[in-house]
Amino acid sequence: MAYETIIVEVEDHVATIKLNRPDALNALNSELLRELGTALAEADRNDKVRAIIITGSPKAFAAGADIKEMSEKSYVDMYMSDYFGPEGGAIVSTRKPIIAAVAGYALGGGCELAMMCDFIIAADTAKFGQPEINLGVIPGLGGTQRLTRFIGKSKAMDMVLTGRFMGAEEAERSGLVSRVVPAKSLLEEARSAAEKISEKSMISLLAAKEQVNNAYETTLAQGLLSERRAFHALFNTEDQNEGMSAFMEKRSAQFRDR
Ligand code: CO8
Repeated sequence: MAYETIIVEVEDHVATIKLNRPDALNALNSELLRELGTALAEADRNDKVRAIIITGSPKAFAAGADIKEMSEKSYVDMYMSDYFGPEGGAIVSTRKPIIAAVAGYALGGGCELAMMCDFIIAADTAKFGQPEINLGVIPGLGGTQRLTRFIGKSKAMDMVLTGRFMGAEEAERSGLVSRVVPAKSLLEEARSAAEKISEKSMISLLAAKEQVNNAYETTLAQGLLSERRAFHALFNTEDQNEGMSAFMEKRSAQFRDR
């Protein structure tokens, strides 16, 4: 499918979605988010794809929601269109693993998009921020909610109230990103993680993602029960048998998603 604002490449088992509005530092407009949702749904349906990477350019993952698109809108426009509500929902309903590979600016909606992915690999050039306060608004795609869960109240308040940016090192220290790598090897590192993921059983990948996400939605007791039941259920798969047999036979497992 041809897209205007993103570039999608599928190589081996990995779909890489590159945000592509270079003149606007990949600012997220309605078209880009719609295309991103379509590309993610397509990747979810494509049996060949086993992991997804979302990335931007060396200068910007995404510098936020498109301020030029939003600036003239009224409350009624925003409310009646549920601005970015369905688009955000489409991203988080993706079932396959998604890695955000972030270099340069990940601001406002850009930081929020990265947090909607399953984990973030950051280049040492990455700068995260929720600067909406400087525009007379607040984060609207999860910045007050997900960021607080990632880095805790004090740092989230600091970011959201001052609008300051956080470098890659601080982002890793604070738990926002899983690892920091040199900018020149960002895509290589993300691809290598995606390929490692691709070798696993898709059944256990989907179950693992569901259970980790469940940790944000439920009590500890319910989450532990849900995790244990999912663990039990995987004993009804051929891949569990293959994985454990391969361990005992000292060979690598050949999963078949059954
Ligand atoms: N929207 C639209 N255009 C943008 C954006 C943006 N967020 N960011 C940059 N651009 C454009 C600039 O206007 C400029 O275009 P032009 O050349 O036509 O003037 C081009 O990209 C290059 O930008 P700069 O010249 O500003 O580049 P610099 O290197 O000087 O500065 C910065 C880079 C620091 C990233 C700067 O561009 C900046 O501060 N950008 C805005 C950052 C920001 O405020 N982001 C938050 C936006 S609001 C938001 O994300 C809300 C999310 C929730 C929405 C969902 C609601 C439910």
